[in-house]
Amino acid sequence: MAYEKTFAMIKPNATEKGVIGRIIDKYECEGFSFGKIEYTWITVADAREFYAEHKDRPFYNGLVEFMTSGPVVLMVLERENAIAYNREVMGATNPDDAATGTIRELWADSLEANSVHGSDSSVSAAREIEFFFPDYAADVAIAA
Ligand code: 3AN
Repeated sequence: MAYEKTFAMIKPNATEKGVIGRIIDKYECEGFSFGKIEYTWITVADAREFYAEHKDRPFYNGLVEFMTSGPVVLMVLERENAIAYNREVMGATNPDDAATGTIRELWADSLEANSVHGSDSSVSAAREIEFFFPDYAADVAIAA
């Protein structure tokens, strides 16, 4: 298995309820290290572009509003098989379907406010790391 980098984000519902530390602890316990980590607010323009693939979906405007409603934590996570493994650690998009002990099962509030984002493929990981950390992406080879 390849050593990979993936992009992850702790969403506003999770920062608001004070579980940043517990989510970061979970990533560390699961063997991830942090290439980058930044506590910030994302702009409406960035949220719209980041989720552009969903722009024709009925939930798009609400998703942009939610993602800009509070602070987030942007991260580059690294380990063997990071992209697929992080999808397991996060759990299913809909928290009702998320396996026991996953981040979304533990801390999601709804399908929209589902606590964390994680890249779903090597193409997405490269795009999303470049989107939020362009200097970092230019300095490292992003393992596909
Ligand atoms: P994932 O984040 O698991 O890759 P995507 O890419 O299908 O899931 O959806 C992106 C984000 O859009 C989700 N994390 C969730 O917050 C939101 N979302 C997806 N489907 C819905 C929906 N039907 N209603 C509201 N929000 C949704």
